[in-house]
This record gives sequence, C-alpha cells and structure tokens, in this order.
Amino acid sequence: MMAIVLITGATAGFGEACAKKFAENGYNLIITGRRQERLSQLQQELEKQYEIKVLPLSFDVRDEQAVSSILGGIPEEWKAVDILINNAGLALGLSTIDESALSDWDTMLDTNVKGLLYVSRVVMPWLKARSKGHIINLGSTAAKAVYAKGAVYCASKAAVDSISQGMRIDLLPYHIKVTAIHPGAAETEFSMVRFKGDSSQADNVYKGIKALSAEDVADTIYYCASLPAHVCINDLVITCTQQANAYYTYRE
Ligand code: NDP
Ligand code: 8X3
Repeated sequence: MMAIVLITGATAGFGEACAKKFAENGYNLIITGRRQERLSQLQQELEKQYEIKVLPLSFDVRDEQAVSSILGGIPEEWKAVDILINNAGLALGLSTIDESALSDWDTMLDTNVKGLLYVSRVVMPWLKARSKGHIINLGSTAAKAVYAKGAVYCASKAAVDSISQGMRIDLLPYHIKVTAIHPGAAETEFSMVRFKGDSSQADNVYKGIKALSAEDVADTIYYCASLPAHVCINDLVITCTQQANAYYTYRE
C-alpha cells in the first residue's frame, strides 16, 4: 500500500483541499467528517481522478465512543497511517464571556481540544508501532494572540498549540514529527459556521483583504509533510499579506 494520510474534517475548507492535494501526489486517504454525503462524493471524485484508494469515515470527533470504535476499527492495512492531519474544528459566536452561549463553548472545546485528543489517542499507537510518521495539528493565529470577544475560541487554539508541543516531546523517541500550523483569516466555511449562516457577518471577515484560500493552507501543509525525515517544521504561522496577526488587519 502507498503512503496513507488521515485527514479529519475533510468535508470542507482546509481538510477538503488537503485531501485533493495529497491525492494529486499519490497518497491513499482516510477522510473523516460528519457529512457522509460529502465524504462519498469526495471519495468518488478522487478515486476516479487518481490511482489511489479512499476510506471515508463518518463520525463526530466529540463522540469518544464513535472515534474509538469507527476509527479504531478500520482494517489493519489502513492503520499504517503516515500522516495525521488534525484539522476538524470550528469557532461559534463572537461575544464577551458573560454574553456567550454555554453550548457554543462546549462545542468549541469538545471539538477543537478533546476531539483532537480522542483522534490522536487512537492513531498515535499506530505511528509508534512503525517508529515513523507525522502529526499536523491545525491551530490558528488565534492561538498566538487573543482578540476581543474570542476568548474561548482563542483558548481552544492555544490548547492545540500546547498539546502540539507536548506531543512532540512524547513522540521524540519514535522519530515522529509534530507540526502545528497556525493560519490567519482564510475564506472557507469557517465564518458561515461561526456566524451560524449569517452571510453578511461572514463576508465582513474577508472584506477589503485578499484572504488566504484553503488551497494556500493545503499547499503549506503539503510542504511541511514533504521535507526529509530529519527535518521538522514545529510551528508555522501563515497569514495573508494584509494580516499581521490575529487582530491587526489592513483593509482597503
Ligand atoms: P470549515 O468550516 O470549512 O471546515 C471545518 C471541517 O471540520 C469540516 O469538514 C467539518 O466537517 C469538520 N468538523 C467540524 N466539527 C466537527 C465534528 N464535531 N466532528 C467531525 N468533524 C467536524 O473550516 P476550515 O477549513 O476553515 O477550518 C479547519 C480548521 O482550521 C479548524 O480547526 C479551524 O479552527 C482552523 N482554522 C481556520 C481558519 C480560517 O480562517 N478558516 C484560520 C485558522 C485556523 P462536518 O461539518 O462534515 O463534520
Ligand atoms: C481562525 C482565524 O482570526 O478568524 O482561526 O479566529 S480567526
């Protein structure tokens, strides 16, 4: 079997763009997300276009039982994962702590932090057994600087930053790389999800800037994954040229 990349959150945005980029480069793919129909469509499209195999797995990363039974139960040959891209995640709402909905916090923390941990806990033994591999975690510029009304999303991504550092130490004896990628504003479904379908609020995020695209981020992830075995990019912040960090953006 050719090299395998496992991508969480492959039904949209960065995850979908990564699936296409790695497929184009001959990787077999395990693609996950909750929207089964999108996973099936992507599987069909990529298997038709490239000489690769795609295993679609539909589960919610917040559901520990589903993660361990569905992901943990895949056929042995698929457990030879070379690269895990922990990408599934989201922001919900933009408000001060006292005005936030409790359910938004639960969803963000359960998805971005605990979901990433559940998936990693299943996959890490597979990587360790082969003493090779690469885990790529999607943080954010929000991990590096906190912006107004974003305390909980920013905290969830700061946790991804810390978890990535911890994983790297845990995995040193196994020659396994850990990379945290921290993108700034990128035009995907992210803002429509954050603002719960309010397209005018979502569009405002990208007003007056040429934001990153999902493909820009996927190309960068692919670059990190293509370096020689002894070279690891540990931490990478990528923004569009009009953005300096999570709160300074120059709009025209
Ligand atoms: P999108 O909304 O376009 O895609 C998010 C993906 O995550 C979807 O495939 C979605 O799949 C999946 N997902 C969300 N919740 C769950 C869940 N509970 N279980 C399983 N899968 C889930 O967003 P992006 O591509 O922009 O975001 C990808 C990652 O990058 C996120 O972690 C985000 O926080 C981060 N990021 C985004 C930035 C941006 O500006 N766009 C910038 C910096 C970081 P489905 O709904 O089918 O389950
Ligand atoms: C996504 C980037 O700044 O919109 O993580 O929160 S931001």
